[in-house]
Amino acid sequence: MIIIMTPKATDEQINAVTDKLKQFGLDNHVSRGVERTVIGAPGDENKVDKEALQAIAGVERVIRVTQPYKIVARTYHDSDTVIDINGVKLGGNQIQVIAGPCSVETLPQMEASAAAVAAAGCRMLRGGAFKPRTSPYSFQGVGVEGLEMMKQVAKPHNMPIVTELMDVRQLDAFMENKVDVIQIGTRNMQNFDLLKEVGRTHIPVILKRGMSATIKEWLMSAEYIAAGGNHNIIFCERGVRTFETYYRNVLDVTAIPVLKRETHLPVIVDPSHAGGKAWMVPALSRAAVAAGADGLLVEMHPTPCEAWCDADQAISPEELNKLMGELKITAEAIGRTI
Ligand SMILES: [Mn+2]
Repeated sequence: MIIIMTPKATDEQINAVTDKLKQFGLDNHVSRGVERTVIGAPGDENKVDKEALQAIAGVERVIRVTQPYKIVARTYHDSDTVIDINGVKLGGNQIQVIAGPCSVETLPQMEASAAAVAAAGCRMLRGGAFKPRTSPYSFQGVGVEGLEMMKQVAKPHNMPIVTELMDVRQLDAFMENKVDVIQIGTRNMQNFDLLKEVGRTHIPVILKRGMSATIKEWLMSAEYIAAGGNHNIIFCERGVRTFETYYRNVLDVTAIPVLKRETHLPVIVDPSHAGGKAWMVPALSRAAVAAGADGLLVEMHPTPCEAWCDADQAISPEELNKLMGELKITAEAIGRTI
C-alpha cells in the first residue's frame, strides 16, 4: 500500500499514519521528498481499512498495490480454469453454447426446446423456472416443477441444465433436483447472502454481470463465491445500462479481454439480454466469440412468438442451427472449436 501525504503534512500526521499501519500489521518506509512525503507499506493489504487511513489528517491519497480479489485473480492461477460440467468442459479451447427458452412453460415446450438445442449441436440446456420480473403482475415462472421438467427433457440428450437461483430458500430444491449449473442473475449479482450460500456448494455458478456493475464489483462478487470454497465460477457479460435506448442494453465486448486478463475463470456472453431483439443475436454472438468468449448463453424458443417471456429476443430452432454454423467459422478463424 502507498500513502501519499499532502505537501504541508506535519511529522505528527506522518507518525499517525505509521502508527495506524503498525496496528494493521503492515511495515512502513517513509520517504521524505522535497515536495511531499510518501509512505510505502508492504504487507497484507486485505487487513487494512483504506478509509481509516484516508481519514487521517495530512493524508492526500491511499493507493492499493494489489487487487482486492485473490482467488479469482489471474495471479492466483496462471492458466485458464476449465470447469467440468458433468462431462461438458467450459473454459477450454472448445466454445460452449448454452441455449434454451427464457422460461420453462410446459413439458411439450421443454421437450421441443431440448431436442432443438441438441440438434443444433449445443451441449447444455438453459431455462428459467423462477423468473425475476420487473412487474409483480408478469409471469413469475412455474417454480420447482420447472426444475423437474428440465431434468427430465435434458436426460435423453445427456445435457446438463442451467437455471437461475433467486433466493437462498430455493437452494434445497436445486440440490434435490441436481441442477448442474446455478445462474445468478444481473439483479442478484450483489446479493451477498445468496453468493455466500452458493459458495458453500460445489455446483458451478454462472455469475451474470449486474446491469450497472463495474468489472471490479463483478470480480469482488465472484470472490464472495470463491471465498466460500466454490471455485467453479463462470462470468457472464449480459450488457450494461447506458444512455442508449435503441436496444435493451449495450453488450460490453471490451469486458471480455479485460476479464480474460484479470481472471483465470471462464467468461461467457448472453447476446439475447444484451440486444433484447432476436435479430441482433447472431451479430453479437459472433462478436463475443471473436473477442475471446468461452461460451454463449442464448435464448431460443421452439415457437418464439408464443413465448411467455422475452418473446422478441428468442431465436427459433432454425436460427440457432444457422448461428451454430456461423460460429463454427468464427471459432476456427481464431483457432478454437465449437
Ligand atoms: Mn430472459
